[in-house]
Amino acid sequence: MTRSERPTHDRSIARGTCPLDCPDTCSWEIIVENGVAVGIRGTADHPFTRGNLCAKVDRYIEHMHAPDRLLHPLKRVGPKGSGAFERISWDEAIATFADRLATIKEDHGGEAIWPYAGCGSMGFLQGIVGVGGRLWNALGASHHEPTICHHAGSHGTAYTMGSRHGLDPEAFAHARLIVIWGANPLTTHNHVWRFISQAREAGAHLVVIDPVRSRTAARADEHISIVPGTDAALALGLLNVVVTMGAEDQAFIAENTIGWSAYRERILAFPPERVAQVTGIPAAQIRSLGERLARTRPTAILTRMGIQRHAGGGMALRTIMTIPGVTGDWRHLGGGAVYSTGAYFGGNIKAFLRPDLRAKPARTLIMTRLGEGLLDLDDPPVKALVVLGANPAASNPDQGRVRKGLARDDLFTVVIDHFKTDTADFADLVLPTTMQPEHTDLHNAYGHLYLHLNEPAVRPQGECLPSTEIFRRLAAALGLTDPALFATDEELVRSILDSGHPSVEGITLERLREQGWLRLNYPRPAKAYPFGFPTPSGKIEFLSERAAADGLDPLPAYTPPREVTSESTAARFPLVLISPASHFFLNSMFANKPDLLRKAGPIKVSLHADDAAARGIANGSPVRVFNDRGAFVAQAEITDTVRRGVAVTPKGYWPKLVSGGTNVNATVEERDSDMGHGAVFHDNRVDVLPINPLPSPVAAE
Ligand SMILES: Nc1nc2c(c(=O)[nH]1)N[C@H]1C(S)=C(S)[C@@H](COP(=O)(O)OP(=O)(O)OC[C@H]3O[C@@H](n4cnc5c(=O)[nH]c(N)nc54)[C@H](O)[C@@H]3O)O[C@H]1N2
Ligand SMILES: Nc1nc2c(c(=O)[nH]1)N[C@H]1C(S)=C(S)[C@@H](COP(=O)(O)OP(=O)(O)OC[C@H]3O[C@@H](n4cnc5c(=O)[nH]c(N)nc54)[C@H](O)[C@@H]3O)O[C@H]1N2
Ligand SMILES: [Mo]
Repeated sequence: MTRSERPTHDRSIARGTCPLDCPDTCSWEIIVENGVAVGIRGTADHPFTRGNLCAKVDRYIEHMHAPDRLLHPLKRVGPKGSGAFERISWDEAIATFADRLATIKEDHGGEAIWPYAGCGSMGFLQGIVGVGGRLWNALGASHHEPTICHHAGSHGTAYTMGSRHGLDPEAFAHARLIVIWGANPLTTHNHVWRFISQAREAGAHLVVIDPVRSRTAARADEHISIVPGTDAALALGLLNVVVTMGAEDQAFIAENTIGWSAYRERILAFPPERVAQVTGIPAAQIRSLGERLARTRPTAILTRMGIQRHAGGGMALRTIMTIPGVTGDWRHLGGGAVYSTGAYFGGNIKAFLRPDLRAKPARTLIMTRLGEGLLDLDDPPVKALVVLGANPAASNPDQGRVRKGLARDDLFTVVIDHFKTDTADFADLVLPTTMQPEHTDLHNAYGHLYLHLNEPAVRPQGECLPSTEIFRRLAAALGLTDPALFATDEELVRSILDSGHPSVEGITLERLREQGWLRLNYPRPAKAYPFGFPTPSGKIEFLSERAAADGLDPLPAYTPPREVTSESTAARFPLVLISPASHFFLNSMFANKPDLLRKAGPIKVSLHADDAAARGIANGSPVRVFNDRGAFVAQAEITDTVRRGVAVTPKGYWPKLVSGGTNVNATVEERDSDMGHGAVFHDNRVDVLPINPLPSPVAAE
């Protein structure tokens, strides 16, 4: 029977939300026939999604029905890392889970439990914000600080602006000058492009600042190629040009900022010639962009997470965020800067997570210090690791140490996921959880101002359970009785919405159900910082006493990257390696999906022709990329899109699915950036050498 002949008893369309870690948080529609999801599309009337999904999520239905999806609980039967498992029942899985946690708590205290949640789902209920949160509080587990993505930049932004509100991305349509600074939206969050295109149609000029001529940079009016990690120096240099021209907005500064005279002195210490030496950008190009910035209102700056994976990443965002305060761009619709819009939503996180269930304070464990956490921590050592929505064996720095930690025989590890990842191979128990069209969740976005409800469109595959249900069953097996631990998904959603915050006034579960999404209570597009600047002074803080109290420079500054600028490291490892987003994966998600993996091809490392020639590397040839921490195998790509001295490779490959069994994170150091314990994925030096070099013509004779 062909598809068209098949009788369709029942066809319906269910609205839901893309749960992935991306600023765009799309509204989607799942087409369901006879109870089976058969299609997916972006919601046409959603003001940000506008009917389009990305190259990855377009295939989400295949992802749901993938033959390698986990459908039953598993227990490990081989050595850790071997991937040998046996199917067990949910009753056995939950009983083992509860037993081991209870014993560990009794022997070592609740802090020996590390609830390790990652960015697989950004949902409040099933994802990084709060999954299992109430139970972890009741058990007195260690706190988990999810530092892997945006923390350095978020802290930096907050010193200047008080929060991460930022410019409403829809307002980009009104800008006359747009600076995309260390972001690659055509790959990483393409829906903002529409608003940028509208501005360009009306004559706006688009500049992209990136060490790589990314997909986005290739489409700009101007690409400024910068030495990685030196963006704060460029920001100060651009402001130097503005101030030298007398183009700062003195009235705005007087009314809305503090610390200008001291900051002005700092800015004057960064003339374009000095900045050119630091950033590798010609002084004339710095001056020309500075003059354009001085002349053009409104100017909108789009910056994201790629820029802040350095020793000075927090300071870079803190400094860039001062620019619209100097130019007065915040006055104008379409003027300002955005890193994240996450703070517009004022949900009741306390009511949702219930920190009051905790009997006593507990330590905080840092997500990007997993190697250290598993191998070096004492008092108590980590005895239970519960990984949910994360794949640290692929995505964390210092892959070698992370794997060594995961391999500890005395560590009890549970992985709750959709697939048997590299991390799952080390687990004692692997628990299959539902995908987004199979469960309920609430989603705030970090790249627009809409709130989304996601409700199940279809029944779960196999024996998959929502993570919320796994934690309810676990609480029962642990003999706990507090009703808060057994709240239904609907009750959990209501607890978040019931905050009394003006952003959600009138936004109820019922209203969200009708449409799937609602705009938070702000005008469209929103004027940034509608409630004033939430800094201690209530103003934009050029001078931050809070930063000084935290041991940082009281003024925005340039904090150099560490390995990038280290001469001794450069002598041994001459290439700076950055590892931005792959067009076809979402972090490590989809990197096991055959069609997307085929499109992405093997791991590539892109090199400037001079750097390749100096090493005898031919285009397309296999190479080893290495430093003292580790190595991975890649295929060389010789290109003019990267700066001399910079190498680029995409993040996200599964170690076990690539030649050599490691990815870029085998070379990345486990060390904190300047603020918020951010990771330093791009503050990394390596060398690259051919594998099995072909005999030279002389040797061949
Ligand atoms: N297709 C796809 N989309 C994604 C993701 C994915 O893996 N794949 N990941 C998602 C996640 S988790 C996040 S956090 C966001 C990230 O979103 P983005 O920040 O837009 O993405 P990245 O690719 O990490 O970095 C953007 C650009 O920063 C450049 N860059 C690196 N170092 C520097 C620097 O020092 N200075 C400057 N000026 N530029 C620099 C990189 O070359 C890259 O082109 O994307 C999300 N969207
Ligand atoms: N070298 C390098 N490394 C990087 C980066 C970089 O730029 N360079 N970027 C970093 C960034 S920005 C990020 S955000 C991190 C991401 O790192 P992680 O937070 O570890 O995210 P992923 O590796 O994508 O793993 C997410 C897992 O969650 C699972 N998952 C998806 N949805 C759900 C769900 O609803 N429930 C459960 N239980 N599981 C689910 C997926 O199947 C997947 O296995 O990677 C970081 N790693
Ligand atoms: Mo991220």
